[in-house]
Amino acid sequence: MSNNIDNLLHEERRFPPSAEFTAQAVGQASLYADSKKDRLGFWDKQAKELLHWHKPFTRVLDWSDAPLAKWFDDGELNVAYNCLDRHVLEGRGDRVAIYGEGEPGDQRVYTYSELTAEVKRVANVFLSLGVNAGDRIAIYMPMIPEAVITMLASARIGAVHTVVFGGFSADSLRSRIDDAEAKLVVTADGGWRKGKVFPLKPTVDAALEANGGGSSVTNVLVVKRGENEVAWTEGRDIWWDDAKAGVDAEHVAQGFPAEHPLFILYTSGTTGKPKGILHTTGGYLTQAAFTHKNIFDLHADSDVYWCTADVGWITGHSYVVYGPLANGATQVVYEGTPDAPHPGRWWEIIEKYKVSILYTAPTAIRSFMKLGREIPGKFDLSSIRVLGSVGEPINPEAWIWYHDIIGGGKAPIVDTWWQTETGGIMIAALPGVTTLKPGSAQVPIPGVVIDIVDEQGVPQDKNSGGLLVISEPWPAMLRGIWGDPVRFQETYWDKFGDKYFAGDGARYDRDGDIWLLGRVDDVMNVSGHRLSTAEIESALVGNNIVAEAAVVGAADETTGQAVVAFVILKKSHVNDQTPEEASALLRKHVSDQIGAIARPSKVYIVEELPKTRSGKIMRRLLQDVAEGREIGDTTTLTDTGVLSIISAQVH
Ligand code: 6R9
Repeated sequence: MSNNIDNLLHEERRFPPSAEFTAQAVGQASLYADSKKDRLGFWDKQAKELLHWHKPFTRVLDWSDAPLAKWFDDGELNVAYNCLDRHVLEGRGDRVAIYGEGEPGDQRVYTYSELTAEVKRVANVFLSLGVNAGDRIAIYMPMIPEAVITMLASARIGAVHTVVFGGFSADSLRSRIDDAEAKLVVTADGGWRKGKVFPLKPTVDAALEANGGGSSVTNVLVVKRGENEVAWTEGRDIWWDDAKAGVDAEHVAQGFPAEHPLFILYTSGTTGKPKGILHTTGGYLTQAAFTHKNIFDLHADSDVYWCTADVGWITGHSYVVYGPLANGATQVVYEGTPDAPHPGRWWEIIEKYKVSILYTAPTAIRSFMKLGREIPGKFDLSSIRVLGSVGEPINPEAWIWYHDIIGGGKAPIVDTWWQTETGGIMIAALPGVTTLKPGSAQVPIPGVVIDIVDEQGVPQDKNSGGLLVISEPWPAMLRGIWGDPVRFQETYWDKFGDKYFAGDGARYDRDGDIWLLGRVDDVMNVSGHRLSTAEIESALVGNNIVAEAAVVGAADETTGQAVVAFVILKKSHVNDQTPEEASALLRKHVSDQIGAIARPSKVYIVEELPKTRSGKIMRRLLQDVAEGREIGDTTTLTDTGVLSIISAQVH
């Protein structure tokens, strides 16, 4: 990516908003002026306008215990009430909340009234199982309406959910259950993916049987979806429908303090163990709602919104569940993959529901580009009026394709930079205000203060680059790493003191717009998902035949980066199989250990790894090899010959 930055900064195409768009836009330029005049006053106003408070707050921000922020902390609210009941009470009960589209084509529609009724029942189910405010619920589900219902029911009773992406392995699920000490797991028998049912409940069983069986989990609640055979542990496992039938339909939502925890979401860091990012309620919901409304120009009474993210990722939390529902939006929730049963599936869904706002990732756009414009060309996409992008930088070529082919040459694209840790969008255009530049995320949102600094923390100016930092606390910021305050301090705050270190490189162009340049640490970005080199290396080394492993993210046309591993086999196992067999076995091993998203695209069996004199593996050089580039500075290596040997093996 950084090699292309000079080209990128010469990107001259500009897309100013049309007069018609600006005239009807929700977010106007005054938002910037208001937030600059009085930043905290601005967030105070947003929190009051966008949310219902059971008990109004009088304090906006308490930063006295930095870096642990408290926002609106003497106020009380109920997140589920904000996403459900109030819409019904204010006369929006008949509006569709969710068009649930199953991969096989089955459809389930929930109005706000119906969704509220479902969530009330499930909240009562949780209470009947002894799950109370503050207890943790692990969620391991397909992208079906019940996943959203489960998250809201958890929020409603003040429990804390931790959603684990359905593609993660039993081991990954177990380590998250253990770390969060979850009392309950909510899952499904299976879900639909690529035309087949993939099992989920069996993975939950395997996770709970691991480590001798004992765990914090007392019950497993199972939605029937895949109709696949599942084993049953009497006393522990309960069918969702049976449980719902046995409880009261009414549940009155109580207010919880604004700093009450809402969820923990695990994300990859620079070391092997995933970090449990903790988010709370008042500030988080304020920023999720504010950004969803203004960045996507939401007109809740007429738009149909679709975010293609899975609830296993932060985008699914903030922009499938909390932002859209707090704003009373109508949205599509789609279970399956883009290509099942045919490669035009997404465009068919847009035509079917007249989707007007689409939020997706560059990796998806690039894979559609490869298939050609004829496929979307067969569908009526004229309902689209705003497009969003998230997860990694969107290259100008993909931007233009998205704009022309999906957006009919007129829909603005908002490229949104943010992280699991930031909770909500931090850098993005306002579609009615900003003149768009393909490839640049452009400007901090109103009320957020971002800088690009050098290694010493000195803020940079136009035409220069460095590290991205967030200079002032923001409402949706993480409230720590679950159970690990030291790691929280070290990862984000030790580098620059009072400024949050995001781990991304960035640059200002001559107008002062921000261009993201990718991670500066050992975190890869594969199809917009964060993976840690250390985590995959430790999975590889965990295999009996492996002596040493090094993992790098190599540039990939479609997925942004691809996982490439270099592995030294144990002498005692070198002759057990051919290198091809070892490579195939290890790719599968990583997939079994972590999940299919972490499966290396290539595993090279090598005899040595390039190391510095102090014994550190030089991943930068391996990346050069993997990307077929000329090898960079090797002067700190113990043995420079090793690289030519590796190169010869690879090419
Ligand atoms: C929301 C999400 C965060 C990392 C982040 C950065 C990359 C996300 C981006 C982007 C350039 C964008 N990233 N959005 N880079 N432009 N619009 O993706 O959260 O999974 O925690 O990943 O993704 O590197 O640091 P998360």
